[in-house]
Amino acid sequence: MTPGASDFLLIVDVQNDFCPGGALAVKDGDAIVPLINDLARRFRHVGLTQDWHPRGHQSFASSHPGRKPFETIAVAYGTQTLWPDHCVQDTAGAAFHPKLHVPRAELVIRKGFDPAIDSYSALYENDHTTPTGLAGYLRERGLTQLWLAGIATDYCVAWSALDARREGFKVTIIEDACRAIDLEGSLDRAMAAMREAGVAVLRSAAVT
Ligand code: VGL
Ligand code: ZN
Repeated sequence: MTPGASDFLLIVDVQNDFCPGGALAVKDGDAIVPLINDLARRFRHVGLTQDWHPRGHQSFASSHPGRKPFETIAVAYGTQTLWPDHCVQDTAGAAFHPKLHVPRAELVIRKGFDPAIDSYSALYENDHTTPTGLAGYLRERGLTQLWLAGIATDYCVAWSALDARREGFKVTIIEDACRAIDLEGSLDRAMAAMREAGVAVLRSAAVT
């Protein structure tokens, strides 16, 4: 496929804390950076998301005495997985990977800034009610087809893909330009849910 005027590439959370050496390091998270740089040159419309938590965020295990990372707790909007402190606003861990080069990016969506609500999806916070504004941006600008790459396939990429399908967008994930956390089968579950929802899966070599 060749990206056109209604295609939008969204690069999800390619931040230091999700790359090797980071606070919530995803295996080979940095390996996708050259692929994404290359993809980003092929799309006319490109945006980025940035996980952007205040200190003491509810999703941090450190905010819940006696709890450890990767345990789950019940919160107002359902079950919350607890994470190591990561992507704290204005820290080096929250910065984009230094080799990420996306000069054309027209939009950066920051998410997870409400102290009491996590936000995996780029469209809605995890309460499934508070919008980030991305759906409105895409609609107003006639961007009907969303292409996703980044970290993590099974959390922020998958939740974004599913919300975008619910909002009526055509959605494709660029599989080799994503990396997963894969907690207890979460990657298989996310891939199945995306296929069920009509999310297409493509490899980056198919974008020309
Ligand atoms: C993410 C867990 C916590 C992600 C963000 O980018 O997939 N995962 N915060
Ligand atoms: Zn986060």
